[in-house]
Amino acid sequence: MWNFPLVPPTASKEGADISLLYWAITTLAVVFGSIVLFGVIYLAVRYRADNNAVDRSNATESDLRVELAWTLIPLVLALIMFGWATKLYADIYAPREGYYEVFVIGKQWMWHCQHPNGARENNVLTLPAGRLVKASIISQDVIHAFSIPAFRVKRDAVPGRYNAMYFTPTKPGEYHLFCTEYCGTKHSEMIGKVVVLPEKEFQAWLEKNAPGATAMTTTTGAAGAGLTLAQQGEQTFKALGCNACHLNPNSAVKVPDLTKTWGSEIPLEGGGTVKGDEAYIRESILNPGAKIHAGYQNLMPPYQGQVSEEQLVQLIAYIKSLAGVGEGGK
Ligand code: HEC
Ligand SMILES: [Cu+2]
Repeated sequence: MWNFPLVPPTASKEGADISLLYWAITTLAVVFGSIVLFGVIYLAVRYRADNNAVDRSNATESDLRVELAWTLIPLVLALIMFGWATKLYADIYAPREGYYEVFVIGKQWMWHCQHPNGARENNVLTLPAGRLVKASIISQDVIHAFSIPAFRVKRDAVPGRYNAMYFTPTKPGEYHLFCTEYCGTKHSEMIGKVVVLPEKEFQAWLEKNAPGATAMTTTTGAAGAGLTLAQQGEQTFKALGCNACHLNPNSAVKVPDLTKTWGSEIPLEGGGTVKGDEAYIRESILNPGAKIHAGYQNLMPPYQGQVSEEQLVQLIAYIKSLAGVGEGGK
C-alpha cells in the first residue's frame, strides 16, 4: 500500500513532548506568517497605484504604539519558545537514572549495538517498551549521528567520546534508524530499525539472543560466548594482560584499586579531580599518561590501537561491575 506519512509516528515519551513543542511553534509561525502575508496582499491591492478610491493625503509616517507592539509581542513569544525548548532539551539530555543501557558503536557504514547481557545486533536495536533507555553512543571512525525520528531524538556518534542519549519508547513496533551525519560513500545505506517489544517479549528476546543461546544473532564470532557484557570484559581484561598489574595481589607495580574507580572522584597528580566515568576509563586505557591517578606512577602502557571500541565497551562494563554497579547506573 502506498504510505507516505507527513510526520513520523510518535513512539516515545520524550517524543510526545517534543511534538507538542514542534506543533506549538509551527502554529505560531503559520498564524504570524498568515497575518504578514495577507496584510501584504491586502495593502498591495488597496494602495495599488491606480486605485484612486483611497485617500493618501494624511499618510501616517510612524506610530510608536505599532513599533512597540511588533517588537514586544514577537520578543515575548520568542522567549517563551526559547524557555520551553531549553527546559525540554535539558530534561531529555540530562543524565537520568534507572535506565536500561545499550551501547551503540557507529562505523562506516553500520550500527553495532551491544546489550548488557551480551546480546549483539547490527543495524537493529531491540528495546523494551515503557522503560527508560540510555544509549551510550560512540564512533569507531568518522562522525556519524544516531537518529530515531519516531522517538524525536538524535545524537552525534563522535570518535573518542561517549555521548549519552535518553528516551522512553512507549509503543511496541518497528521504527526507522538513520545516520544523519554525512559519513562517506555509503552514508545513505547506514540505516536500520529499532524494534520495540512489550516487556515480556523483550525479556524472552534477551534470553534467546544472549550469547551462546541457540538462535544467536552474533556476527562477531565466538569471543565471549555465553557471557554478559561485563563477563566479556573480564575475559578481555585477562586477554590483554591488564591483570598483570590490576586486581593482582602479586603485582610488581603499585596500581589504583579498580573496584573503586567507577563513580568516584579520582584525585589527579598535579591537582584536581576527575569523575570515574566511561570517558575517564576509556582514556585511562588508551592513553593512561593523560591523567595520572595521584599517588601512582605513569607505568601503565598505552593501549591505543590495540583495543577495539567493542572491547572498550566490555572493559567499561566490567570495571563498572567491579564497583557493584548493576544495570541502571548509580
Ligand atoms: C604495567 C602495569 C599495568 C597494566 C598492564 C595495566 N595497567 Fe592500568 N594502571 C596502571 C597504573 C600504574 C595506573 C595508575 C596510573 C595512571 O593513572 O595512569 C593504572 C590506571 C588505570 C586506570 C585508572 C584507574 C583509576 O582509578 O584511576 C584504569 C581504568 C586502568 N588502569 C585500566 C587498565 C586496563 C583495562 C588495562 C588492560 C587493558 C590496564 N589498566 C593495564 C598499571 C597498569
Ligand atoms: Cu554515518
